[in-house]
Amino acid sequence: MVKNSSMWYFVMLFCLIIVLVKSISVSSRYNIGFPSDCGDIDIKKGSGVYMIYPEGVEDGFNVYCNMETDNVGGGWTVFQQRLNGEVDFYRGWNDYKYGFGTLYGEHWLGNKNLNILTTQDKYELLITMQDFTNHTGYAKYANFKIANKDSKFKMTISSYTGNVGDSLSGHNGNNFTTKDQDNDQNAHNCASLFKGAWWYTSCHASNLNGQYLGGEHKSRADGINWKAWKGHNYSLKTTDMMIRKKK
Ligand SMILES: [Ca+2]
Repeated sequence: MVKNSSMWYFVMLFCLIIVLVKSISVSSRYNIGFPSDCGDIDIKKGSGVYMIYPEGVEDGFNVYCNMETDNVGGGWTVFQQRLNGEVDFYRGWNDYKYGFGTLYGEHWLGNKNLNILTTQDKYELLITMQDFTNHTGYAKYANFKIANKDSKFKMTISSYTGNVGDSLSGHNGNNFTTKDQDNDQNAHNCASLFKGAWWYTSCHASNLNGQYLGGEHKSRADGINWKAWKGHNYSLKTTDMMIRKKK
């Protein structure tokens, strides 16, 4: 009997220690040492892929951090990159939900992670872009938030500044639509019509997940388009979409 109760004592003690260690490691991740996004990582480490632990994500996930101090100030968590057309962006709901591509190259981080990130704090959005004569431009939005899957990853966006014109504020309050899930306001599916996936209205002033068509194209509005800068018949060379906590 004595032997049994002391064994129980050790088992209980062991379980208690496990629970304590686990809760301490989880809570400390959110507070000390573990970055909640790229803004918590030392800019001097440079651009690259880093593990982040947003609030409520115990295991964390990898993201590409843009730490270019001279250009955009650093500390940006990248969630979309177009570079060369290597990755197919004409994909369905689950691919956009969970992300695809390679973090060092073309990719979409995933709407699920975008929701997690933009829910833990207030975020701003920066989009940089380049055409095939290597002119560059940017669009910045002081407020950017993506809702959860039950709200169809609805985008809330406002307060544009930049030098390429505003082709995204008009999409404020719209759901995400893919070729296999129509959440837009058009009688047809805008993602199917314009070969992308976006927060389409009925349908778009921007289509940065459109096809990589390499500059001027005859087809209508189905490339990587930013209408206010290049119109509906010019597909951009590169784009980067990234977020940072508001200061
Ligand atoms: Ca529709």
